[in-house]
Amino acid sequence: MHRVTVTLDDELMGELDRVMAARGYQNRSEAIRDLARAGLRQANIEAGASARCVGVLSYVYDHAARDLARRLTSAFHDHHDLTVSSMHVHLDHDNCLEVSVLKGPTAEVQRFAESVIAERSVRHGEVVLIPADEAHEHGHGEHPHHHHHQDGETG
Ligand code: NI
Repeated sequence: MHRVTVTLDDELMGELDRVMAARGYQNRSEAIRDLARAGLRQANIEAGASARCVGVLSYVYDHAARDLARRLTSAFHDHHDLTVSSMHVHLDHDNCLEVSVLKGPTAEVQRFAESVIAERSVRHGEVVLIPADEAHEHGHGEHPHHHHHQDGETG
């Protein structure tokens, strides 16, 4: 435990006391700890949204559904900067399975993946987001390895 001294103006102190009373806190330290945790969670979410990720998007669609294949193709061209690779499998007479590997800012990858999943006649849509730290933003084979990996990872 650490003891910190924080200076609050009357207005903020008053608001804090009101929140404490409304939520039934008996103890100021307890209330401030919980509010700090909530603030940190929010800050982590915001930091995560600009962090980079690799996304694996998979979905099934009926290639005969009116206009859908064309719309999907143009959506992927519009987001070519986020698309690393796509695999297309003709599942059966009507259905196609597509698996796309995406890469970029987490919020953009998520927004694009969700827009594909939300298309009418797209079924079994799922996206898995894998955090990618900047240490991995390098081209293998272009230069000797002078980058840093996390402990325990190999190149
Ligand atoms: Ni197909």
